[in-house]
Amino acid sequence: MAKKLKKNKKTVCVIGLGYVGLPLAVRCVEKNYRVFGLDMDRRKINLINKGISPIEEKFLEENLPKYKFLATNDKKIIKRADIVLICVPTPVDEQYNPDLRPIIGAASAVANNLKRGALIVLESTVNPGVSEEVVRPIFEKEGYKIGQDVFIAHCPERINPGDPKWNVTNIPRVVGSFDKKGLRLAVSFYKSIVDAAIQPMKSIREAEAVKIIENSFRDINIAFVNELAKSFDKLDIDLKDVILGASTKPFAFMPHFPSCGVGGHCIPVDPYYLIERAKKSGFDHKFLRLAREINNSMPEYTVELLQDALNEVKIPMNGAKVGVLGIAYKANVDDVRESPAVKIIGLLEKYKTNFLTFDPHILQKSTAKDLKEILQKSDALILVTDHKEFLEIAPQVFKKNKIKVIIDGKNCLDKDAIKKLGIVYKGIGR
Ligand code: SAJ
Repeated sequence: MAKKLKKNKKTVCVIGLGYVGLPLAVRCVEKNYRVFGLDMDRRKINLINKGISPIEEKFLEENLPKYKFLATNDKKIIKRADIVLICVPTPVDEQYNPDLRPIIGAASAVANNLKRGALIVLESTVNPGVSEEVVRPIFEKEGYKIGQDVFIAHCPERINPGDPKWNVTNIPRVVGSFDKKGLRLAVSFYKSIVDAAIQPMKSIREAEAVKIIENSFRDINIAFVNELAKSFDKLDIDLKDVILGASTKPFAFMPHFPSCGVGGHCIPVDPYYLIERAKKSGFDHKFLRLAREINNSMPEYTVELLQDALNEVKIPMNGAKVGVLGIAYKANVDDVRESPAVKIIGLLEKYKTNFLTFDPHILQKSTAKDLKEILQKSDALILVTDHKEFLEIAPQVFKKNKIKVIIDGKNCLDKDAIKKLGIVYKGIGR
């Protein structure tokens, strides 16, 4: 019986062992698949093969040591896979044009090492049309018949890094494919690893569109409150209180909060995928572009608030001792991608401030050795990331370190207590 079971054990190959691929691989091991992981990063491969997570993430740190698998950079491993999950990044370049090279590279590697009859699932976020216009031709060029020699599906990733509740085991998913059998295979695979609803979509293009609108929805709602922040700063209204007030409405309102900027590998990137693709079909997403413009303006707005606050305490920007608290794009993660900190630091350099940075989750990029040093050596602070370590700082500690200005980029500090201590406090819309 065991031999038979072993024979029937399906082999999964996960391409791209990052935030998305690594939890998937771990979960497939737990669900009794034979799993191989493929990545280009040797450091990552070595850590994973020792059962150590290369990513600071509770789910991985707890489960990787228990559900180990072989990680390699040898593409020939794909030949063994009945199911291939493509989880490579889909970044944008400086002009915000989608960069599909990682996907093209992964799909080509699969097409050159395909096990006939395999199911290929693209999890990376792409704009509607990429599976048909980019991925499918790569397999047809090798002479494969889609829906016969190979099955292709799209199941957009929904990983929320740092989320203590939602993870690969319990987040509902949507799946689309080019053909009925591909859809059936993909739905049954995801049903075998996810304890939540798996929603089949009518086409692969619909599945691609679901993820793009999920994240564009978030981006435009954040832009809405970021624009309100700029307006309410002039009306002396505390926007955070107003949003919390509006949140008492039990229906038809979903709170988003203003901040020093929108970072991460999803929200600030995904709308550009739709903007650029729609442009090719002759449609201009003015609203999505405007939302991106507003969110991209927040780091500059934050530094303008610093300038105003320093003027109030008669400290010139040039040479001002500024401490940047946080480099990561969101609380309690070690990811810098598209972080507003990068733009804010660039502006502090441009204005020749004398700045230090400190992020307890990214010590290798911090210029202060610890929180004590950055507080001692700064006259002004910009909080960029609401890490728990910063929320725990008692307002008196700022006073004791003779901090004169605090710009709260995440509206997460105790505004009233800080103001009472005679420190100039400016939040984003607060
Ligand atoms: N942000 C705001 N205001 C908000 C919410 C977020 O300024 O009200 C900023 C954050 O500070 C961060 C950026 O936006 O810089 C993105 O934050 P995020 O909470 O959306 O975190 P992400 O980038 O990890 O987004 C993920 C996404 N998940 C996937 O794409 C699979 C997103 O779809 C989720 O909605 C999001 O997590 C989530 O809900 O936390």
